[in-house]
Amino acid sequence: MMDVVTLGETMALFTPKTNGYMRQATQFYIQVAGAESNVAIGLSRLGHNSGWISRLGDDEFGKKILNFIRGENVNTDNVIFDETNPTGLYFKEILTREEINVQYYREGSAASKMSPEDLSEHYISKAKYLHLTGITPALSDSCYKAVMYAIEIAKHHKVKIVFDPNIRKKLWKNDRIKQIILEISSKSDIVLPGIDEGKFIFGNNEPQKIAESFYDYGAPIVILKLGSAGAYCLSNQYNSLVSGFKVNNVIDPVGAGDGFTVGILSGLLDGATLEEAITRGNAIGAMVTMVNGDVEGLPEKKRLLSFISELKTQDVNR
Ligand code: KDG
Repeated sequence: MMDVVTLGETMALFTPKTNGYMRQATQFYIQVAGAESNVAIGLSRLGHNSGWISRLGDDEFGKKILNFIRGENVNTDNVIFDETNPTGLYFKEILTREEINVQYYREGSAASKMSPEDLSEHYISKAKYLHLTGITPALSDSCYKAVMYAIEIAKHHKVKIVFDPNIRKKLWKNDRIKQIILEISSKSDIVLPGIDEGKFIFGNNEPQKIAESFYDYGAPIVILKLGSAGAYCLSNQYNSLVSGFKVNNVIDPVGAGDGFTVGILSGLLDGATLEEAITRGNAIGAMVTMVNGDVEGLPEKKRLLSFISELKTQDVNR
């Protein structure tokens, strides 16, 4: 039995060693990043069993990514090597700490060719949770179909669906973005939108109203991410704001949302209350922002628990 299975693209991530325009860069760090595998890695570091479904190019970056994710003890049995299409690339231009530009080279990538035929019903049916993001259906029509098929399998086998809209406007080639995000939300058990995504979809600025709108679309648990302010939860069992952890020295905010998802899922898998799970989510989101890279800041259990107990009521000053 797997705790969480997720489905999506992972890329080789290049970050210049110096800040400023990337045209000036002469040296880059190479890391591995993709929202869904970030979540699988975060869960594995906390001691849960996670599996990642994808396609990788049969190239050096594809092999690097597989080695890295396997090395994090994530199950990769449903990862396919594609001999025709390459692994996607992703560059993070850091103009200043507050101004980060993301540049993708992933059109026609191996992962963008994912389709329902790539999915194993048996693999997904063994999980307690299926984690999905709005990035995958934005990659291509066949990826959208793969996501919808994964949902069908999950529903059939009573696997709970957790959905993070993760809207990346650069990726959406069609104007069905809002429609598709709401379609998947309506089929999910837990939806984890960011406040800006809520504003974009419903044209409303108020956390409570945004959460209600997602809830009305059929998601029984909505947890709206509010950055360092925490998260607002709307569900039958719990309905409140859970305060976040303020980080005064943010190094790299990318990946914080995935860290948040890791905390929620890990808390629920450990039998925590929704409030406790959200506190974990807030804590991991904060921890991710203190480290360069999308997965490098994801903590192991002992560190997470001491971070929460030491800093629950105070700001993080570093
Ligand atoms: O959530 C962090 C992601 O944005 C990053 O790891 C890369 O998957 C990625 C994407 O599509 O932006």
